[in-house]
Amino acid sequence: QTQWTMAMERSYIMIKPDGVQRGLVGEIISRFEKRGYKLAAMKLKQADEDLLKEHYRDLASKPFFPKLMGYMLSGPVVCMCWEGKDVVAQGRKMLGATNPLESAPGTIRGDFSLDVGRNICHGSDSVDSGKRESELWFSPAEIVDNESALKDWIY
Ligand code: RTP
Repeated sequence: QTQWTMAMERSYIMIKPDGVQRGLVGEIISRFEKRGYKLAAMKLKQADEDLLKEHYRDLASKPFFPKLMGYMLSGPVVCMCWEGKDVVAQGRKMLGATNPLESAPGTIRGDFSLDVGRNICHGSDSVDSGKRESELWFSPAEIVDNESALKDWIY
């Protein structure tokens, strides 16, 4: 496996409505940029119910699901696809634990959130879901392949 193949890993990172409303978009993008990840796609979008049901299909039976849907529909989200080495696992670390009592200071949730129902951001939990979610939220034409941007400077 070449360095470049490893670097092609993708994670779908989404700034949830509270993160957008609180003006944390720049802060979150900045953390991924500075870490060395490459933005492959980004847009502001008002999600609809069908899209969110597909995105959260594994959570449909959870008691908090209706509350989660209301929260995610409450305003626009920023959809992003980030690329780079170990971006799925590293992205989850940068976001911090879902439960705010467990999200360490220094992480996005650990620095900016107090409540699991307003936890600012989403990050794919596996390489497979990184691909699935990127393809769910973006059309192929919206994802930019720009290999040279990563190759020379970070690795
Ligand atoms: P995410 O998908 O947003 O990155 O979160 P996650 O995998 O860490 O957590 P998951 O269990 O998949 O839950 C998805 C989102 O649902 C909301 N949630 N609310 N008890 C509650 O009220 C509750 N539990 C989870 C959170 O917004 C969580 O990020």
